[in-house]
Order: sequence, then C-alpha cells, then structure tokens
Amino acid sequence: MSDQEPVVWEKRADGVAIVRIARPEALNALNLATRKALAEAFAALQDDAGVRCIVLTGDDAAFAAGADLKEFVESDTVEIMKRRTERYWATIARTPQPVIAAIRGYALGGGLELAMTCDILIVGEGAQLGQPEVRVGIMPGAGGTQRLTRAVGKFHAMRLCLTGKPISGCEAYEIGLASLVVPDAEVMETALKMAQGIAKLPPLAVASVKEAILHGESASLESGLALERKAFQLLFATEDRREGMTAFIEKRKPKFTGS
Ligand code: CO8
Repeated sequence: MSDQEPVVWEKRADGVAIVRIARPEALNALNLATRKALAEAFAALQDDAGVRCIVLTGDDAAFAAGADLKEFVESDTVEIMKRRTERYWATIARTPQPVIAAIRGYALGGGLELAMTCDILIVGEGAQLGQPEVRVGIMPGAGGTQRLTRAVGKFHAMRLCLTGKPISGCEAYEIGLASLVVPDAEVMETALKMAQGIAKLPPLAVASVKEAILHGESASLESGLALERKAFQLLFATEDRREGMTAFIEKRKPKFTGS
C-alpha cells in the first residue's frame, strides 16, 4: 500500500487494485492535491500488468463531495485556466483496465464527474448523486454537462444541473446513472466481487471491449461498428482466444496468460 495522502491505494494478489479517496474531514472534497494524487495513482496502476481491474471509492460518508470550495473561493479565471486540471481526470478516463466506482454517501459536483470517468458505477441505495455547482454560482466543469447527458439523456441532465438537487442511489440506477444499486453496506463487497470476476478474464479482450464502447460513444454508428469489427478480428490473434475456446470445447477451466 502506498502511503501518499490524501489518496491511498493498494494492489492485491487477485489482480484488483483499490484506490481510496481519503479526506474524511472534508467529505473527500477534491482539492488540487487530491486530484493530482488520483492521477498519479492511476498512472502507476495503468502500467502494471498485474492490475486487471481497479475499484475507486471513498468512505461510508462520501465518494467525493465535489471540488474543494474552500480552495475555489479566492480563485480567478486565469488561475483556474492555468491549473489545467482536466489532465488529471483525462489520465483516469484513459485507463485501459476497467474501473469500477463504488459509491456510498455523497458523489456531488466534481465527485460525480470523477465517478463518470469510470466504467461501472455501483451505488448504495442511500448515496446522494448530483451536480450542485449552479447553487454556488458556477456550473459543472469536468463532464457534468457532457458525460451526464450521454448517460441519462437531456431531460434528466437538465434537471440535475439546473436544480442542483441530488438524487438517491435508487433513482440514479433508475435513470441509467448507475450499473447496480445495492444496500449501502454491500457496495464495496459487490464492487470487489465484480472486480475479481473481471480480473480473471483475458485482459486483451477486456481492454478491447472497453475501448470499443468508449470510442464508439462519440463516433457514428458506422464508425463504431467498424472499430468493433476490427477489434473483434484482432482478438483472433491472441493466445487467450485460442485457450478460451479450446477450454470450452474440452470442458475445462481456461488458463489465461494475457498474451
Ligand atoms: N469543499 C470543501 N469542503 C467541503 C465540501 C466541498 N465541496 N463539502 C463538504 N466540505 C466540508 C465542510 O466544509 C465541512 O468542513 P468543516 O467541518 O471544516 O466546516 C465538512 O466537509 C463536512 O461538511 P458539512 O458540515 O457541510 O456536512 P453536511 O452533512 O451538513 O452536508 C453536504 C454535506 C450536503 C455534502 C455539504 O457539505 C455540501 O453541500 N457540500 C458542498 C457540495 C458542493 O457544492 N459540491 C460541488 C462543488 S463545485 C464542483 O464540484 C465543481 C467541479 C468542477 C470541476 C472540477 C473537478 C474536480
């Protein structure tokens, strides 16, 4: 386990890494140091072939309650532009391994935007997800008007961003902002179990699925289908493809090597 604060991460023997935001005194509000530490953690994990799936989480009270307003209050436009903080979330969004956000408590503003850079969202029933920026005179600045709209459509995105009111984990699931909703106490267990399952799968196939879905999101249907087809064809060059199919035919468990 690394000892960097305010983000701690551990790599486990089962191929799952857990990244935890650890600023409980501020409901995991994302100050600059936290955002930078998150990007550094993901950059390190991306290069580790032993990491097959990543779980990003906070604590029982909050995934993250947004950008740190105490740090924002005296900021001006030029300073905000010069920070180029978009690079931190971009690092996370470009992670080739699947990233599961395990959300308990608040996921607000930049916290929800961070969650939306992940691939699978597992939320607790009592979680509070929202884009409250408008209530403090700003607006979402890292995906809240874009990724959110792609996930839930114009009318839910408008409601969330224009009222600033949070929704529960149950409602997030109903509108397509979460992959699963579970009792709060089961969020981490569910996320870890799913991550362990993904970690056992052939990593080149897993990474190709992720790439095709993400790139296809902003492509035309024709381009997306072509990208999918090429990725599908490429996977026939992998040893794991042969092993997976042979193991099925021989009625045994496959041994995937990542090649
Ligand atoms: N920033 C800084 N500190 C915070 C934040 C925050 N976003 N949220 C909570 N805290 C701190 C509080 O100040 C308090 O600290 P202290 O005890 O020292 O005063 C501590 O956390 C506990 O908070 P509360 O006492 O307020 O706890 P409550 O249970 O009463 O309320 C809420 C919880 C409802 C979550 C409330 O704290 C709240 O409304 N927080 C602000 C939520 C918010 O507006 N978030 C959006 C911020 S703007 C944003 O995210 C823009 C993103 C742009 C892109 C940047 C990418 C990162």
